[in-house]
Amino acid sequence: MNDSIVIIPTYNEIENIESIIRSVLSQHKFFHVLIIDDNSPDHTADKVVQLQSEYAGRLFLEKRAKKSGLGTAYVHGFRWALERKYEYVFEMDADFSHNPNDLEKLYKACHLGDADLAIGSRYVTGVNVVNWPLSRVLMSYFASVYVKLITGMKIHDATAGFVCYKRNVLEQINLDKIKFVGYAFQIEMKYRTYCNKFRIVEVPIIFTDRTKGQSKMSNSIIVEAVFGVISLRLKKLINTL
Ligand SMILES: Nc1nc2c(ncn2[C@@H]2O[C@H](COP(=O)(O)OP(=O)(O)OP(=O)(O)O)[C@@H](O)[C@H]2O)c(=O)[nH]1
Ligand SMILES: [Mg+2]
Repeated sequence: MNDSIVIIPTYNEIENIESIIRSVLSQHKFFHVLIIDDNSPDHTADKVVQLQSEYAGRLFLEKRAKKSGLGTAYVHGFRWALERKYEYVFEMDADFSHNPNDLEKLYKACHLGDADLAIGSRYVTGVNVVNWPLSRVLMSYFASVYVKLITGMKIHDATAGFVCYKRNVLEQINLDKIKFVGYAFQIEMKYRTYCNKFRIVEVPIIFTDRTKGQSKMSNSIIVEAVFGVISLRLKKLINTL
């Protein structure tokens, strides 16, 4: 039985979808892939369906009716994975910012090492970000400093979206409570893992800006993160997290 599923949320990733799927499924370590597509107008999902005959039993697709944000896409994927027997559940973007060759490093940190959550981290060894404008690097870096300050979590890359969870970490989180959409979702998942006293390990990776397709970053995602972190901390303080 394969123990690992890589969840990839997609919205208009037609330029990346085939190559990202092929790249993950040709890794030395055997992975399954679950695409969560929000009815992308560019027909990303149709491409996935085409590839499913080639990768029968390894490539799965969940379609949602409309764009509903990355956070709820992952929650949908986590539930799907927990209904099956996967032991390791990965999050990864479709845009090659996360290098599929690094998946195995995350897997090893959990499977051979003692990590319950392995984070592909940009900021353990300096700043490992390629081709982002300085403003974006600074925002992302200081977002992590801000999260550390407010929550007390000793994590260098709190907004990272390239991670591997052990099954029991996800089982212990009440997924019904997860409501954030963007970066705040990534922070919330890490904070809940941390509050549940699981072991979090950061694995250094190099993050590269997307070269194909459009970013879905928006100001509302930033605002959600800024206030979201404070609300998480307050909820923890009054025991309602
Ligand atoms: N299903 C689903 N996927 C989404 C949604 N928003 C973003 N994604 C996917 O989530 C991943 C990350 O989104 P990106 O647009 O790359 O966001 P980002 O990485 O924060 O920003 P950039 O790197 O600047 O593009 C990609 O695979 C997107 O296609 C959404 O609302 N629904
Ligand atoms: Mg991206």
